[in-house]
Amino acid sequence: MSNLRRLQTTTTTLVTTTLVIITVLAVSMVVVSTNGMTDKVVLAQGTLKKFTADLSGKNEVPPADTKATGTAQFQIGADEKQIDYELNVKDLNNFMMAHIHQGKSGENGPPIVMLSMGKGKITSGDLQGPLAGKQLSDLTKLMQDRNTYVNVHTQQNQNGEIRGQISSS
Ligand SMILES: [Cu+2]
Repeated sequence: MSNLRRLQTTTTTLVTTTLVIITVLAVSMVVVSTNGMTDKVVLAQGTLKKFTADLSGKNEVPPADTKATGTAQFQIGADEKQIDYELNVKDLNNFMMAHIHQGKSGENGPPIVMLSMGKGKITSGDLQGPLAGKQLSDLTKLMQDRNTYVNVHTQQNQNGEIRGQISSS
């Protein structure tokens, strides 16, 4: 092989290698940005929007002996300025009041939002206790962390008759 021919072969190999590297880099960048977008869409649709709680006496700490049950549903507004909710109960007597409390499953914690029966809405002005003066996003963060529960108080079970941990749905 002549020196000129050798030089040409080396140059061709270098150009080919560079092109392969550029192509691999370009493909990786597309994959990375696609994954980033997918994560954001999942967060917006799955994690932030809706939360539910199934309420029963056995979830109370200690458990309450009752036939009453209930459900609570929460819909987070897109700008996190308002939460629409609906609280419904069955076989519940002598209703006193209902709250969202801060606390993990199996633990008792302070009330942070007063709830009413049926449909209602929560704004930052409704936050109380350790969340007083904070933003709704602080509440939804606690909800996402499974650190809130719905508690319904009655005359006969003043610490709470039915309770359910709030989780994303
Ligand atoms: Cu309460």
